[in-house]
Amino acid sequence: MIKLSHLIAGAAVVAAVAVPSASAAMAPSVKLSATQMGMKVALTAKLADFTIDAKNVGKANVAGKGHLHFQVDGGKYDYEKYSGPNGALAAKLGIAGKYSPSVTPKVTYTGLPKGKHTAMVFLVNNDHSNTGSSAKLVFMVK
Ligand SMILES: [Cu+2]
Repeated sequence: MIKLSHLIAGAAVVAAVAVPSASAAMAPSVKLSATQMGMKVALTAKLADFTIDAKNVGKANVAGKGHLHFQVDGGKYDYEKYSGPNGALAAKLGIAGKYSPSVTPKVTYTGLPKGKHTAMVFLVNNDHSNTGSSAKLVFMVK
């Protein structure tokens, strides 16, 4: 009996290690950082297992490819006044005040009020739907 339970426990450990490592290699992920320079705050996304595909925005989805949606304070600052060309693109797409779309890993927000803000970045498919991977960052504007 003792020998049998040892074998089962050993098998369970092998399975638990093998399954998550195999799926983790495929799942895209992202980390977010913020850098303030005077009136500007640059949000930079560090991507893993995800490639920005600027040419295929709006086209058929491809696993591991797409673009980014940045958001500050739930969309409150996702207007051209704050997120510049990305906010202008948001207005063009009819989603101003929701998020700032981007085909680069960096979006600069200008003129955010002093104090605490919450930024999000979402990895999205070509059709703008969420991949399920995102990152959140609380930062202070001084
Ligand atoms: Cu989009």
